Amino acid sequence: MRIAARVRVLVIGVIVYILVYMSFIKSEDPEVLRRLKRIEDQVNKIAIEIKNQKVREAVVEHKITNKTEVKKYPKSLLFKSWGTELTEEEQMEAERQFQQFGYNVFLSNRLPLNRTIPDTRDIRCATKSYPKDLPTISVILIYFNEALSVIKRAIHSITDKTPAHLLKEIILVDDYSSFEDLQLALDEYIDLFNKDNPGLIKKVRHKRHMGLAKARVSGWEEATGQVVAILDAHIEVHKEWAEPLLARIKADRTVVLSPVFDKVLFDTLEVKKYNARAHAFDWNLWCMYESFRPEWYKNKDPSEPGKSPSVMGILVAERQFLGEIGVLDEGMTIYGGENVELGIRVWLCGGSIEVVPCSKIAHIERAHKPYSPDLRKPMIRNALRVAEIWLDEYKSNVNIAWNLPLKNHGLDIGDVSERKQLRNKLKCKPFKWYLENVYPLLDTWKDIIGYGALNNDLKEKFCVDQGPVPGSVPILYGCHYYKPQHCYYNRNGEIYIGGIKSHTYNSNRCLMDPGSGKTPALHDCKNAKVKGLSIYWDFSQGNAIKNRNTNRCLEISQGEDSYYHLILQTCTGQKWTIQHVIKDF
Ligand SMILES: *[C@@H]1O[C@H](CO)[C@@H](O)[C@H](O)[C@H]1NC(C)=O
Ligand SMILES: *[C@@H]1O[C@H](CO)[C@@H](O)[C@H](O)[C@H]1NC(C)=O
Ligand SMILES: [Mn+2]
Repeated sequence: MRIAARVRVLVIGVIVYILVYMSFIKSEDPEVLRRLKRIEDQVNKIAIEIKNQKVREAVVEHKITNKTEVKKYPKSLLFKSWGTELTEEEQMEAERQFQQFGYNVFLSNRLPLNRTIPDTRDIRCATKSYPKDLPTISVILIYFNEALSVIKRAIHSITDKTPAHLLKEIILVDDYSSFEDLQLALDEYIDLFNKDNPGLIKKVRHKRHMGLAKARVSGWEEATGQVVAILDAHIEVHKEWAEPLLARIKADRTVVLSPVFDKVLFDTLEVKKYNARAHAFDWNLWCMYESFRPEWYKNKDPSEPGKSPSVMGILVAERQFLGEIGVLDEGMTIYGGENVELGIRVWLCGGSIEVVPCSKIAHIERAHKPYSPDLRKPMIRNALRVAEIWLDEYKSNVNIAWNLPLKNHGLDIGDVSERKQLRNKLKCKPFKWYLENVYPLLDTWKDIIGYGALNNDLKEKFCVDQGPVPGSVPILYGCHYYKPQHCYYNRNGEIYIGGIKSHTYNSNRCLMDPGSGKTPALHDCKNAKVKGLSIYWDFSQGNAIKNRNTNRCLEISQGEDSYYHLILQTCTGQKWTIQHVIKDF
């Protein structure tokens, strides 16, 4: 309406302007010229105002009909499927908190602390009954700069869903958080809680940042319950989470247990059901999910506990038994490896590990971890430490997995003498026993004799590389020494290119001579073996790589494009070197 009126004024103004201009066109009268100028200015002003008004109304219209138009962070993972109804200021706050924590704190702060989460247990779980006189439990929540509302929600869910006579205490372990609200505001909240339940919630605060392993140990030291549950603080427990764990430990004090984690999405905080899987690891000692043993599947009851090679991090154990076997290795820094160390130690030193499907915990999976910008470094260090203490003749597999030299890798793994003494004192079994009896799915890699980058003497700055993915044509490429250029030579004469798999159920990619043409190929090793393809090569350090079947050599040659290419041809005596040698060959 307003625009229409202004347009009318503008049109009239223009007509007046023209008429006045025409009648005084020849006039030199300054008064006339001034008037003309005034009219002209007014017309311009109205024109500009009309334009601005149009822009303003367009913006308002967009805000009403399509809010995604004002998405401030179109690339942020937080706003991918959440937050369309937020104002710009709210989006800024939510994004800032998301960057800080790795999950949706803005939403967490607005959800009820006692929110209901779906019961994701197997239906059989609801019909199980447990002994009345179960051991008591101390729940330890460890954190570093966690969101206050997330910690409060964890406390709420634990006190709501654990029978009061079984819950000995909740111990918060603060690994030297810097956020202010985790001090006074949290303490006030704890006091409030403890008014009705004296001593129920305790808090331990580190005087410096000491890492996950030490935080878990600090909680264990403070605990007084018969059983300890060492959890992250970004969790909510499900209905009847504690009873199946306590019943299992009552029956056997040497089992170390893990509940099953459901995934809480970092953006919407919705709970996604996860089924029970075993917890395990690869030779990098990264943890991963794994299938249970065949017996568990034959039993056809997914509510029953299953044996597991390791734990992911969350663990429940008889407090004294955990102490007897050495709690956790406090020589571990920052993050990673400590859970694998525990898994191996429990099995080798007289206990076992089980995943308990009827005990469920919803766990927020962060979009990014706040501990350290590069988790690889502490992870490598911790993995080498585990290898040195526990892996016996298999310890070089950790070096192979991380593409480190066997000796003089230059990384300080700390003092391991105390942990080695513990291993002796407890008379723990050799790692070979673990491989044969607990985790036979882990490939022993016993045939590998050389690993790392593969160079031709003619072009030392270039490395054999797996080439474009997807694809099966290896290439020559500037050396960067990452996984696409990790090569392995084994006793059988196979050459894997582009990484090596840790598990026997996986297959590597073998260098193959297709028999015709000049281009080498990569082929699934297991399949190639069945088909009788040409995947076996004679090679010794500093010498030719020659196919046993076709007698052609892997060589390089300059193409018409002046680049060097990887080719197969009649041997001309080119020499190859692999980065690391395990056994002279
Ligand atoms: C809003 O705008 C975006 C991008 O212009 C478009 O993809 C989307 O379909 C629109 N949504 C609605 C509800 O109009
Ligand atoms: C959560 O707490 C509020 C306030 O104490 C109560 O009114 C509500 O019923 C509770 N909700 C659930 C699901 O327990
Ligand atoms: Mn976690």
